[in-house]
Amino acid sequence: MKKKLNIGMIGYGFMGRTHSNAFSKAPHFFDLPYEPVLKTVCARNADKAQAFASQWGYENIATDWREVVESPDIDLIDIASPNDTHYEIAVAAAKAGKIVMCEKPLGRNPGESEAMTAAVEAAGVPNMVWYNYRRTPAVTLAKQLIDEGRLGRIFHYRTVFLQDWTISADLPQGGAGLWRLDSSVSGSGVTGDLLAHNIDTAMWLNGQIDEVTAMTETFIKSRTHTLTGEVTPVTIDDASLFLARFSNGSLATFEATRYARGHKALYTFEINGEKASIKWDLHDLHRLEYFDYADEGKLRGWKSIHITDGDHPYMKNWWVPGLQIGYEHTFVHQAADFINALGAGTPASPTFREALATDYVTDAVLRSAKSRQWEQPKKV
Ligand code: SOE
Repeated sequence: MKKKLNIGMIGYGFMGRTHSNAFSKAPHFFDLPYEPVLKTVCARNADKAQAFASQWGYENIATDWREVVESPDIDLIDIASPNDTHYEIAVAAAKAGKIVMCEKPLGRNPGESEAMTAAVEAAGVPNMVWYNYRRTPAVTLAKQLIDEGRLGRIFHYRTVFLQDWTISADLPQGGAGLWRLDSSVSGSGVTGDLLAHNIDTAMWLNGQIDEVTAMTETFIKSRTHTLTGEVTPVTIDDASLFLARFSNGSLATFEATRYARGHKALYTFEINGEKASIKWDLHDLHRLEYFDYADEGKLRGWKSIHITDGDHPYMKNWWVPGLQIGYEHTFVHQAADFINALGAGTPASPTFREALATDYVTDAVLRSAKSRQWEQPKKV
């Protein structure tokens, strides 16, 4: 019998579902040192918590996160609630000696993220932030190719995250489902919500970002607030674009928007090195495009590698070669890697400290958009 790892899930929205699904599936596909148990789900509304518990198989419900954090039955607190709750819950969970996992971004601003990082480190508790896209097998393979030196010196990093769901001026802001449009809850707009993903992946693949120059725009200036019914100014960034210089000397462009008509979640990156280039696209997430200059001249060209073989990252744990997996599996991989790291007593990346580095970059982007100057992200 494996030792149980009792999970207290705070939140039941989109991320509550992806995380619960990850903990449910991980032990079926990966040989883990602990058995994750969906112990308690917490939501302010008891009926909603009960419905979620029945759907996903949680043993208990709670309506106050403090009760879950203080419960001796709980080993791990997973924060899947809106961004304005991350800080308080993470700090209390760390103080209570719980293992802490948190949905991205870590805090709404660097102050919250620093306090959260300090809290888990002072308590010495294992911690991780759900930057799931790293664990797409194609993205993990890109990391391996770069670390093996196959791209050589890196010159360029080019990345976008494009959506179109906020174009209508009739869309309200705030409240369940729309809190991402209310900066008092989210912290920022697309910079913290979308570019944070691009930045996390980019720094994992290509190292530290030293300086940025950015511009942001809020296209719809006021919207009705769902909670008050009042028309109030929109204070999030609807679009955010920046140039960056990495410590390794490479140059980068980053763009995120919710106003790219026709795009739902077009997350792409392309990396150009001296010897080879790679490209990845979330809409075709099981493929990695690879160009290798070492190929024989007359056959040289972009290859589209179908990342479904047993020697591709994570794939031997799934079906048979040729059969692909998708979005939900990135979370399953993250849960499995985290539980394996718990067993080994090693940190699992990205830790709170690594996610703090991402928040320092998003902060520099927002500062630069205001100052219209190049800004340096604070160093962790
Ligand atoms: C926003 O629409 C969102 O759901 C982000 O919050 C997620 O982090 C991203 O993965 C997809 O888009």
